[in-house]
Amino acid sequence: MTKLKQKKAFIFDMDGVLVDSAHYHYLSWKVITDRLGIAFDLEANENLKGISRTESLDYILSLAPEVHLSPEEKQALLTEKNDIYLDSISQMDKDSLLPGMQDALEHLKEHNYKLAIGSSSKNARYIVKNVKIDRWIKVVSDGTDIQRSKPDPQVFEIAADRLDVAKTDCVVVEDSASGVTGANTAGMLSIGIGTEEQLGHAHVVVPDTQAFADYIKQHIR
Ligand code: B16
Ligand code: MG
Repeated sequence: MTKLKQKKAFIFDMDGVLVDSAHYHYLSWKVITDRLGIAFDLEANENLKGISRTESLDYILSLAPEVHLSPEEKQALLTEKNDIYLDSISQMDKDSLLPGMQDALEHLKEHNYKLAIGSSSKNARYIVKNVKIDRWIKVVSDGTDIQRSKPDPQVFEIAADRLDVAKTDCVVVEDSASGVTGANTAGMLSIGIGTEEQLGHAHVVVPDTQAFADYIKQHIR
């Protein structure tokens, strides 16, 4: 795709694109939902991808209108969920990068693309450091920078600003429907990693991270 070669920067979502933390988010929420007796499965978890922690809890509670919690109880659950999550990602290291992603990042750097993270997570910087991709990615726009989470384009717009690149010169790599919508709204080229069914609105869809790396190497030489 010639369009890809004309771009100047790549903005990577974190959870589910660079590392498999989307699954840890799910397992952490599952501890909470099981205790509250709320039916929550991988399909429901799809709706949490790309949205903030607080919005995730609101969504989960919307599945069980019979459960009523005070603001203090909700805050305690948010803290508990994050503690479980932090514990599960504390062991991450450079081997935790998803298949092909190290290759893809090196390839893009060799071809002089600017690289950034655009993640809704407030823990993104911690992961960047743990998996040692701060060698290649110096610019992070994450949950600590934004007022509106995906599908709002804000997180990607901040990344483009910090990279000093026009929005239309950016490619966004995402695994969530909300993230693809945000990228499209920002006027960026979106690459979805996942299924056509979930990410059919992306400009390009590849099934997994290895296929993404192969795609990049094939189209950028
Ligand atoms: P935290 P991403 C998002 O990260 C996750 O997809 C989403 O499931 C999570 O609720 C959100 O980060 C907030 O994460 O609780 O760590 O602040 O996919 O935008 O990188
Ligand atoms: Mg994600």
